[in-house]
Amino acid sequence: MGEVVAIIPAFNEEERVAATVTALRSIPAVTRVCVVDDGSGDETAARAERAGAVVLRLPCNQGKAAALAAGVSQTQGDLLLFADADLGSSAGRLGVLISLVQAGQADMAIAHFLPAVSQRRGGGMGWAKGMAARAIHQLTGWQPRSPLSGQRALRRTLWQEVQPLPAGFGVEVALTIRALQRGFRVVEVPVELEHRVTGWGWRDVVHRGRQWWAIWRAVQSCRREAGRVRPAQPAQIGRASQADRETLGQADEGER
Ligand SMILES: Nc1nc2c(ncn2[C@@H]2O[C@H](COP(=O)(O)OP(=O)(O)OP(=O)(O)O)[C@@H](O)[C@H]2O)c(=O)[nH]1
Ligand SMILES: [Mg+2]
Repeated sequence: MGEVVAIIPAFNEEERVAATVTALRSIPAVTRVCVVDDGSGDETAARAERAGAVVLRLPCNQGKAAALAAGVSQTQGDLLLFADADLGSSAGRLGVLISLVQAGQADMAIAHFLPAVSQRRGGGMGWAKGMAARAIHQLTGWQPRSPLSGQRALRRTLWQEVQPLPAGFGVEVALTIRALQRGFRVVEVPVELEHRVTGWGWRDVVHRGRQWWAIWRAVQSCRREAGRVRPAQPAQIGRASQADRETLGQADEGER
């Protein structure tokens, strides 16, 4: 089997990044763990390195999408595992995603985030999640349960075919929509995970606002793209097919 590289976008994650790296390194299929430190002002990079990750340091904060893109472009391997930096030891449960893609059962396997028992309370109001789920369903017909999950195994070819992706926290929703629109097989698998639960302090509210805004922008860009490729209205189809019939007929003749 080829190389499987785990890519972790991280911003000020000194508390949890080492445990996440250690857990990912313990997954037998994972051959390399790359942490992309997105201009953190804390010990994230040093602690990730000490835990055995290859660390890519971005000179300033560029957002989650840019960090993932940098990680993908600076590593090799046909199979990518994206994982958030704050999963801690629960990141060790993500091997199932890799197995599904390696077995050819999916081109992208997403962890449906089952909160561990200790984390069943807390978190936000689900507005961003609801918006993302509705957009994915409307644009692809697929109903996700964890539309914003950052935990996914995917083929590098899939990643390349869905570019360019919107910036920041909108990256996952656009990745799912574009992958499905391009005919890739996407599955969700329940995985019990833990992460740092965002509270309701002012920093948390700002963080949520940034996430919501990025996701909204990503959804709008996917809607615009879908609008550009949406089939013409029935009346237009009628006119177009009438006008094009002879040309198409000639092309058919020519092909035969
Ligand atoms: N590259 C990059 N990554 C970030 C940034 N902010 C957060 N991240 C990382 O993105 C991942 C997810 O961020 P979280 O803050 O845990 O967000 P979340 O779990 O999706 O959402 P919440 O439940 O609201 O906390 C973590 O690995 C973070 O370190 C950023 O500005 N740039
Ligand atoms: Mg988190």
